[in-house]
Amino acid sequence: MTTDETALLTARVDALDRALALGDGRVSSTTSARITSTIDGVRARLALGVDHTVVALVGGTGSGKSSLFNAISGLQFADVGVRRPTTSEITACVWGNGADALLDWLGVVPERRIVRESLLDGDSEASLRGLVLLDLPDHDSIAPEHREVVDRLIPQADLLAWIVDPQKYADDALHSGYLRQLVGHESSMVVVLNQVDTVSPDVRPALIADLERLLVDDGLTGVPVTSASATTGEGVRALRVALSGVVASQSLAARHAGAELNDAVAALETQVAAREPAAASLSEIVDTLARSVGLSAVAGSVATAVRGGTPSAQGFGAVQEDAVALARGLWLETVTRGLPKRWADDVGSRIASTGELRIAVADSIAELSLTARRSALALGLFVVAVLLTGAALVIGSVAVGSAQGTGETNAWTPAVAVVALVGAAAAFVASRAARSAAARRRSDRVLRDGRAALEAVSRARLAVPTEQVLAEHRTVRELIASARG
Ligand SMILES: Nc1nc2c(ncn2[C@@H]2O[C@H](COP(=O)(O)OP(=O)(O)OP(=O)(O)O)[C@@H](O)[C@H]2O)c(=O)[nH]1
Ligand SMILES: [Mg+2]
Repeated sequence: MTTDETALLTARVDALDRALALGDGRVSSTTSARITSTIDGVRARLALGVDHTVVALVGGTGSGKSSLFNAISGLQFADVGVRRPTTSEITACVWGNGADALLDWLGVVPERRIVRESLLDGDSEASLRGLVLLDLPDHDSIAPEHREVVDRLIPQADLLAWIVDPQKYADDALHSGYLRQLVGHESSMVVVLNQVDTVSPDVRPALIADLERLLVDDGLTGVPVTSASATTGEGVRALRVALSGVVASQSLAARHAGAELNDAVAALETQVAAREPAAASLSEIVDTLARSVGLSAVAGSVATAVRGGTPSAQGFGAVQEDAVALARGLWLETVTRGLPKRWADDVGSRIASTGELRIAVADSIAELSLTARRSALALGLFVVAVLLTGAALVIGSVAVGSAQGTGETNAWTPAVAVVALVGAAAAFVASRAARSAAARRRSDRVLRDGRAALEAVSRARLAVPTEQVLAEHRTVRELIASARG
């Protein structure tokens, strides 16, 4: 693993960690536990450095893991037996020194560790320096603790060498229990068909082909399949060469850590939506809340009062809870569309409840000014109309009186009276128009102020808490994208 690879993996694991922390409460506890374990595992592996490559021999009981462990190491350290299962504890052979911390992390007890190179003469083992070979118990064991050891070790090993034999290579316990779960980890796996000495050479190619087909059926592509015999030593040399290549490339730990992170990222992705729901408009909510307080009726009453009439009701009555619940439900449905349930529930718990919203609505409209002051202009015009009417009557009666007394009429007098009368009518019409305009202005004002107050309540009690959850969702989604690498 190069410094760049380590830095990239560290950045990915940090992003995943932050995404998980921020998504807290909105990620299922099983997924969260699984991801935490991956984060811890990858961090621990990175901290242990890449001087060693951990290769685990995994497989069913009696497939020959311990025998191959001994054949590869050239030692007789692992227990090989006829009694099944034989291996109950992890056994490790290390080529080179300084793997103690790694072996502690892997849970290999000191008595089950052996250092290969120090026992050897010459440089014949130098190409494997850095290899930590593990012999594991059987995954299909009658002893449940064996399976536990295997399940713990699988994510920890840099390379899994699945050891199968001609009798049991198609076992369902292997394929559906393990291999199918490892899709995406192909670069950290090899499959070895051991005990090939037990089948005649002419059927071996067909067996290998069948095994390869099964792997493809499992969804695994490009997994190398080799054959070997721990008994005759056939294929063991090739296995050692392959392992020395793995050790030399040093990138296996990175690839494996990367694949582990990919799994965790995919698991976390199931806990968020692909995108946040489209922004919801408040105007429909304000409409519904306006109905809940009878805003237009109140505005109408104010207008009636300004016109000088007697309104049927004055001021706001009780806020209708049903309409408030409707507005809240409408909002929640729109802003959580497409969100996973936990996120949607979180929005529901952070916005105001129906009761809280009803109180906030009532408080906000209580502060509205509903004064119905009459129009001064209309009043002035009305006074003018009355005065002109009076003047017209006086002038008219004077004209009639003088005509009866003298028999003469001043040609101007009736004309002046008519003009005054027309003026009075005009002033009266203008007064009515001014009153209507004032009533309309006042009612519009009440509607506008009322809607603004309801919008402010909706914003503070619905929109802001929603935006907070959606912003967290967006950040979690973005962190997941960075963790994807
Ligand atoms: N003919 C033949 N027998 C083998 C080969 N490899 C292992 N055996 C035998 O198969 C039996 C099981 O071998 P082990 O190495 O103990 O198998 P294991 O996979 O470690 O078994 P567990 O520890 O129980 O999981 C032993 O009797 C071995 O001698 C092989 O390549 N050919
Ligand atoms: Mg064994």
